Amino acid sequence: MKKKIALIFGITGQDGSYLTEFLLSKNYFVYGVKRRTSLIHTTRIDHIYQDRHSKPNLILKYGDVTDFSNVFKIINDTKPNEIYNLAAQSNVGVSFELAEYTAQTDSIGTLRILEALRILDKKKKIKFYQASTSEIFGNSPDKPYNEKSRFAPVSPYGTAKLYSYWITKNYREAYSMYAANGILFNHESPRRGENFISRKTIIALVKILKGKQKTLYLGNLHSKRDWGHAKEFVEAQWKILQQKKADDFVIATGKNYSVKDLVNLVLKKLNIKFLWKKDKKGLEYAVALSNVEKIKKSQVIVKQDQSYFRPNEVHDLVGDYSKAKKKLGWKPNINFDQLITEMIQSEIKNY
Ligand code: NAP
Ligand code: F7E
Repeated sequence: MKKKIALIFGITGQDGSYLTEFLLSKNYFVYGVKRRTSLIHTTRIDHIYQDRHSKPNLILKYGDVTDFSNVFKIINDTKPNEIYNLAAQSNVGVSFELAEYTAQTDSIGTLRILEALRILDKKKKIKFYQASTSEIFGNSPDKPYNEKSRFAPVSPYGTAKLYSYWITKNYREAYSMYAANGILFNHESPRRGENFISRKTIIALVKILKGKQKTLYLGNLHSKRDWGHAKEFVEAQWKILQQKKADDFVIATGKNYSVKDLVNLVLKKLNIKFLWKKDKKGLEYAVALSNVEKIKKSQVIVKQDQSYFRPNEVHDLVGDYSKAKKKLGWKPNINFDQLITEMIQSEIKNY
């Protein structure tokens, strides 16, 4: 049987790497788009990348979703059955600094792929997946959020992603394209980018335990997130493209925790005894209550730092994945505790 061909924009990212593994296990031929960087950054997929001169089932192409002719040529050359658009400037905090670039990549990047598809795919055969996000709900009141909830993004990232959500739906309705959104809530893994809260906290606290760092500086400790495992969430991305009719789905765990819960859990799992206090400005900090490995009693191990607070914040995100459960047969199996344990074990092993 002829292999199905998938094209992944954003293959070098966290989800790109898990999705590639998953698609290869399903016997797909995968093309991935990587950006030109001054240092090679295919670390997340090196273990599955085969030399194109041996029997290849994974080929990487240079590309960037900010370049229409490149996007057009890649789709034309690879002739995929399925396209996964995971490419994005995906850091919400950074989007306040790089608002225009975030829009170019996270909004117009999607439009470029859809336009290329509209021009090239006359028979409407190619299926398109858009990596949408819970950030499009922002601080909307309709919790827990489902596919019918109102949108109220509060960052350049969330706003850019809302454009992509709508333009995907517009192209589906206007041109009968198979174009679907996965509205994914936060998902982490040992491959998570190092400046997202889960990975940042775990890396720093392991280093602090080993005496290689003194203090972990963080911003808002009271926002809540619905955290799942990336490995399970990419399976939902694939399932979304296996439906008869294109549709949009919320993918979440249905449970949420605060950033402080996350920090407390990591501290507990590393056997660090601690106490939270407040300074005169109201900034919170955690001190060690006893010596453990290289940590000294009374050492400030975690501290809030004004520079990590965002100009605006999404306070409380929790998703309702019942539509995905019913129609895709998808549900999360890895809970928050298991996710964090796996990430800690992996960090200690790396260390
Ligand atoms: P990630 O680790 O930051 O990966 C993003 C990928 O996009 C990387 O491969 C990156 O390449 C690539 N990229 C960035 N700008 C690009 C451009 N201009 N042209 C082509 N490629 C570009 O993100 P992730 O966690 O895997 O998330 C995957 C997608 O899901 C993203 O669109 C993200 O916004 C969305 N999402 C993520 C979550 C989550 O919690 N993880 C939740 C909801 C939605 P480099 O490696 O070169 O930087
Ligand atoms: O922040 C707070 C921060 O950057 C989580 C992306 O994958 O999920 C992710 O976006 C929370 C926020 O993820 C620090 O203010 C405190 O309230 O890990 P994060 P995010 O912003 O929720 C969504 C669904 C996406 O689509 C995005 O692509 O943690 N926080 N102190 C901090 N966050 C960071 N990064 N660093 C801190 O020092």
